[in-house]
Amino acid sequence: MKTLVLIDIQNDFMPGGALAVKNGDEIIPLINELQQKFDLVIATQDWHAKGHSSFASAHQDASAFDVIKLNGLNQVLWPDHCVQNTPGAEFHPELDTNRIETIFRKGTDLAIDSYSGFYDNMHLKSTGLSGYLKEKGVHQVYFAGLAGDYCVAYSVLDSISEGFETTLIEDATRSIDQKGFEKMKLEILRKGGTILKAADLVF
Ligand code: VGL
Ligand code: ZN
Repeated sequence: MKTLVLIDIQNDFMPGGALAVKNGDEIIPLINELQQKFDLVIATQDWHAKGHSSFASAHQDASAFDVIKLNGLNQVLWPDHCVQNTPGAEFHPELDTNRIETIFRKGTDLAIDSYSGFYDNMHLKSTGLSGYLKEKGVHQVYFAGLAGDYCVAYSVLDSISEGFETTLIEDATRSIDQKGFEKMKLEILRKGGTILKAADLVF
C-alpha cells in the first residue's frame, strides 16, 4: 500500500505566514495531483501550545533564528508559529483535504520541539504514526510538504529508521534554507532513502 505523508502544509509556512518558506505555496497544485496516485494519504500539523519553548519570544534576550541549547539539544528559536487553533495553524485553503484519512499533530508539548511526524526531537515520545502505518500494512512511504530542511527531512529519516521503504518527492517540498536541505538530502541517501521528482513516480 503506497502511502503519502503530507508534512505541515499550514498557513504559517506559506508566503506571508509567521515562518514563511519561500515559494511554499507553489507545491500545492502538485500535491493535490499527487494525492490521487496513492492508496492512503496522511497529514501532519505543527501544533504548538502558546509560549512554546521553540519560540524566541519564550526566551529572554533571544531573537528568531538564534540557536540555543534546550535539554542538551541545539534548538533553533523560531518566530511564534502554528499556535493551536489559530489561522496560521490551519492547512492552506487550497490544499485538498478530502483524501487525508488521519492527521497527526506534533509540537504540543511546551518543553520540547518536534520536527518529525514520528517522534519529538529527543525521541522520547512517539506520535503513533509508525504504529498506525504498520497496523495498516504499509511498507512504502512517500513524503512531501514543508519545510524540506526541517520537518520533512526529519520525518523521512525517522521513516527510514522505522523500516519503511522511504521516498522524498523533492519537487513537492520547499525549504527554509536550501543549503541545509542539500545536507539533509545527503544524509537521507546515506541512510538508504530514495529521492525523486513527482514525474519520476512510475505508478
Ligand atoms: C517546522 C520549524 C519549526 C517545519 C516546524 O514544519 O519544518 N520548522 N517548526
Ligand atoms: Zn514548529
